Amino acid sequence: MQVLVIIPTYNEIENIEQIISAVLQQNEEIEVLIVDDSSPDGTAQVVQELQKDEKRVHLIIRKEKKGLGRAYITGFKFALDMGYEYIFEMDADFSHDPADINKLLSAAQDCDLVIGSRYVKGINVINWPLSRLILSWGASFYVQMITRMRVKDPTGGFKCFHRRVLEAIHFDEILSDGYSFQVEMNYRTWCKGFKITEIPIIFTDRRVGQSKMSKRIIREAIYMVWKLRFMHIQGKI
Ligand SMILES: Nc1nc2c(ncn2[C@@H]2O[C@H](COP(=O)(O)OP(=O)(O)OP(=O)(O)O)[C@@H](O)[C@H]2O)c(=O)[nH]1
Ligand SMILES: [Mg+2]
Repeated sequence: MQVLVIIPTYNEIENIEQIISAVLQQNEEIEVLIVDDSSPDGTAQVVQELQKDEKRVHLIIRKEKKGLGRAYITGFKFALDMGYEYIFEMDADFSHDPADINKLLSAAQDCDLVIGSRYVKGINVINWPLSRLILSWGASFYVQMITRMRVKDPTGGFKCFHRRVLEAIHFDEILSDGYSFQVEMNYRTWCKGFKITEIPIIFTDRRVGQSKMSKRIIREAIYMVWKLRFMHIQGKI
């Protein structure tokens, strides 16, 4: 069993060392891929130092900041080329608890995509301002209404794909870059008839470092959901 945890980073120098070691500790078979967009704070240089003693750490540096979605696609291509079987998405900021990795991995044994879900059993979010919670929960509701996809946390970013899903998705056709990237990946997975399981996780707001949330990303998400729905009706997805 080969497992790759992909962590996109932009200015995560305060988190990077700790998150990598916490992830690697979970399971000997886990490897990590950091996809860094040339963070000005030197995140990638810290990773390069760690690589000297740890063979399970991989790094791809992209020249410019091109968004989360593109960073993940770069990571997915690496994962497929290198033959990993289980491919995780995870944030660097400890919003996702590395201790949940094995839980997601065991759920992945009998489905195609596991989503670590904040909303599968009530609301499991710690330290978020109410406005952010309403935005996220509202977005989940909005996505479910428009797409009819039965996923309670469609925007979450802690998940595990079996490689067969990524092999079936044409990365060049992916439209989204920001938040809606998560929705689009789930929707494409769902439309192809893959089995999706959600398991409850507790999501904690970032402890340190800067948020990359922006109005542009939210606007993209609002119209993208409609676009995806229409593309499905037209048989394009
Ligand atoms: N490579 C790359 N990584 C990114 C980019 N934008 C965000 N990230 C990383 O993606 C992950 C999620 O981004 P966050 O900034 O935590 O987004 P968020 O969780 O919605 O917002 P906050 O936690 O409030 O900051 C983090 O590991 C970021 O460093 C980007 O443009 N390129
Ligand atoms: Mg975050």
